[in-house]
Amino acid sequence: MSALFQPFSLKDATLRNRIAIPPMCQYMAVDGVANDWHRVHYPALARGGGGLVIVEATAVSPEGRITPACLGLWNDAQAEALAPIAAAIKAAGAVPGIQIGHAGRKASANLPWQGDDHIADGDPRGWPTISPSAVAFGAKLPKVPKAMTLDDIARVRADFAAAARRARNAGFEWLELHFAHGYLGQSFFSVHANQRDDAYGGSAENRSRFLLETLAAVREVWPENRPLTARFGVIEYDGRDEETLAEAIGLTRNLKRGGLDLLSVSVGFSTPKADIPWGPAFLAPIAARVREEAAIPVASSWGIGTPELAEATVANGQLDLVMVGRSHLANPHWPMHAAKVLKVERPTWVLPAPYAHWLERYRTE
Ligand code: FNR
Ligand code: 531
Repeated sequence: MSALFQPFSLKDATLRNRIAIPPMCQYMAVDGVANDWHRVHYPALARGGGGLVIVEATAVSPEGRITPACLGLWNDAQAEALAPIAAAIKAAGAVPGIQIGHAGRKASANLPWQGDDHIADGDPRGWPTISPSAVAFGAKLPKVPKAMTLDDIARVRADFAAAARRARNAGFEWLELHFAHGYLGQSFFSVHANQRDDAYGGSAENRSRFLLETLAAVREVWPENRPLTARFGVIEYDGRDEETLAEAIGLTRNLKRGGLDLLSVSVGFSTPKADIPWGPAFLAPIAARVREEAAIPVASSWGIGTPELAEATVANGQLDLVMVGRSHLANPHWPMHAAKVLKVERPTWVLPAPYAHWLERYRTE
């Protein structure tokens, strides 16, 4: 019996299996509005059989975008363009999710295939960036951001709540706050980015404040019966990992107390000096520690690209959900491939009814 192809319920969401397609920026939007690219891309992923499809990092404000081509949820036109995508994901049998975030000091960047670096000052495509402190990320992202005032913090917190409300009204049933990968949420928690000396900086408690307050603001508008989750970097691979992990597990416990239903465990990416041990499922043991010590369901990704490895991370109790990213760019039907490799007897846990009827009865190969 496959562990990967067991359903998973969280609040009122029931996933047909443990495979999630994580958010993956497409960098194809104009003024933050979804278009034909997104209308094809996301339903195609959902038809492949995954349990959950999470729409890419969607900015809560214009300056919160990573690049000028990122999606946004700062106005109603953007929400209206996303509604049919949520509906199409659901029609294909997957739970429609979306990630909302603010890129902080990594914002105002060129597309990955156009340099993946900060847009040059003076270039009208770019904009000034903000962060907890006036400290640049470095490497290809050298712009020094403006240190946020308390008014900036209140405004961004309200932007997250407004974007969550728009996501709710657009029909999304799973929300992920982007608190990872060196963006604004991660930056408040990170000693590499946050050198404030007020209530938002210094101790782990103070560096957690923005994340906990933003979760609380979103919790007020996001329906109690729909999963409210976050993606968060619990480790930086910067030489102080045990300390970071202990602080991160403490924060996760507090996020859970604040209404978080699941944590998508990732890497902080707060410093270009990280020494990341890339490799198949390298983060799964770390995710298992968070799952155990914070007693919260976890999802994780990073190099989980084969059915056997995905099955193992769930069967051995490390992960509740496996996020399979790049493999889905190569094969949107990856779950069907995994079901075949793992000899799953009931493809209805992976196939929509119109496909299951014929593929269950009339084996084509
Ligand atoms: C990503 N990733 C990512 N993560 C996130 O939290 N929000 C996002 O919008 C994106 N965007 C994105 C774009 C592209 C092109 C890639 C390749 C990745 C990270 C992604 O969700 C996933 O965690 C990683 O790709 C690792 O998983 P895989 O790809 O090894 O299965
Ligand atoms: C991080 C990443 C690093 C190395 C390989 C794959 C992915 N992602 C983070 C993404 C943007 C693209 C790079 C976001 O979280 C928005």
